[in-house]
Amino acid sequence: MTDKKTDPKSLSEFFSKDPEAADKAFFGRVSNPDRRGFLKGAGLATMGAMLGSAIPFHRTMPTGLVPVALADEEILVGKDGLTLLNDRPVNAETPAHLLNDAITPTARHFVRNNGIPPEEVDVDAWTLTIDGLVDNPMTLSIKDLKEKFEVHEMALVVECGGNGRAAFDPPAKGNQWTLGAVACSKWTGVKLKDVLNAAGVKSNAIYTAHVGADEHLSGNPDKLPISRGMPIEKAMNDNILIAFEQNGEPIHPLNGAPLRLVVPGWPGSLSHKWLKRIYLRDIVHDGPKMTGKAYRVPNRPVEPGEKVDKKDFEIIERMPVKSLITSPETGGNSGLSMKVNGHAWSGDRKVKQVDISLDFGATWQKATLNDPINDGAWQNWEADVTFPEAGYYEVWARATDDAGEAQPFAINWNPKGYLNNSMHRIAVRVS
Ligand SMILES: Nc1nc2c(c(=O)[nH]1)N[C@H]1C(S)=C(S)[C@@H](COP(=O)(O)O)O[C@H]1N2
Ligand SMILES: [Mo]
Repeated sequence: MTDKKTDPKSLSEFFSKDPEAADKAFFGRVSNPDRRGFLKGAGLATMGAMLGSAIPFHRTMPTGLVPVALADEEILVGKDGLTLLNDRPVNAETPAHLLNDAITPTARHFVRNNGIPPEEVDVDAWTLTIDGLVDNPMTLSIKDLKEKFEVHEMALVVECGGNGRAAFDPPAKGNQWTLGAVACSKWTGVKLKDVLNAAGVKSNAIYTAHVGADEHLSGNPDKLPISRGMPIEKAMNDNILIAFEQNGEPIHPLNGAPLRLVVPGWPGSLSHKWLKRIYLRDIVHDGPKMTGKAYRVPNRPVEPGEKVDKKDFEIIERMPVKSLITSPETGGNSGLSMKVNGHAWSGDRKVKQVDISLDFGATWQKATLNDPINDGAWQNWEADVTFPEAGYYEVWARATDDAGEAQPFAINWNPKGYLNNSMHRIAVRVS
């Protein structure tokens, strides 16, 4: 007797009978039906071309099986060059050198999902409800938002609170983001403060609570994957949008289409995607990922690996000063002179200086730093550097903000792996 579960013949049968079910059982996900149809019709040569090489064992490859290399790509349709860290929920970051544009193209905007995005989104039927502690609870279509409020376009930084977690030692659980859980796309929408003012904020409201249309991983419709909120004073900031466009086009499905919050300067988790409801509360919001140790750090310095009591954690507010070197790509070659450039940002503050070091931090040279194109955008910087002779170098970048806070050499370790703003360094071989 052969075991059905391990017999390759039954695998082939499974795929030929019901490729959807087989795919789900095999990958834990269903492939995009259009893509599957295409792959089914595609000859081996076409599939080989898509994979960039032949498939030596194609004879034993079940018909209808989507190669995992293509499946990854398929999850990230409309994204370009992102590294997939997890496929359920989808989490993908952008390599630093692909973040070189002043405004991040949609295809390069990272993806951080806690649940499963809504599948069929009807833009015309989509509504946003504003309720809780407001005088006039409202339910608005996207058309209503566009007609009733002034529309603004702003470049805004979204950075995940856990960006840089991969460098933590001892390691912190969660997505192992390196550098690329940050982006600055142009968002078009209406100001949250305008909508809240129209709804009339009651005097006892102290906190927002955000609800989206994504599904909890368990499939339980009564559970939200995430619901965070912010103090009312922050919600009234002039640079927070309820956005319906990303870079002049409908928002990418993985970035929250058709409607999302964009809250620059604070953890990305406040920028609620697939936004359905904002309600105001008279307590600090206690939705999923607001309580416990989620998006919280110790309220005092701790040693790496130290156990910290729950009561010593506080909610993360602004994100710390940080910079990225986006050109050249790390590990490249250069002549004796080279142009270096990148971005710098600091939550709720302006960056006042970016410095570059070629000698492991012994001496620094000032980069040319631009103003943000609007409040909440990152700032672009560039520098011409000259190396004294051929050899191995590192270029380090250090941003300092207008409160005098500078990026540290070392990681500020905390149990959940948040807020790593240590300096970015790249390797250069000079010949
Ligand atoms: N509805 C919903 N909104 C969400 C999330 C989510 O899982 N569900 N993830 C949040 C987190 S943790 C981050 S960092 C940002 C990331 O935005 P992006 O995926 O567009 O890059 O979305 C936030 N908004
Ligand atoms: Mo995040």
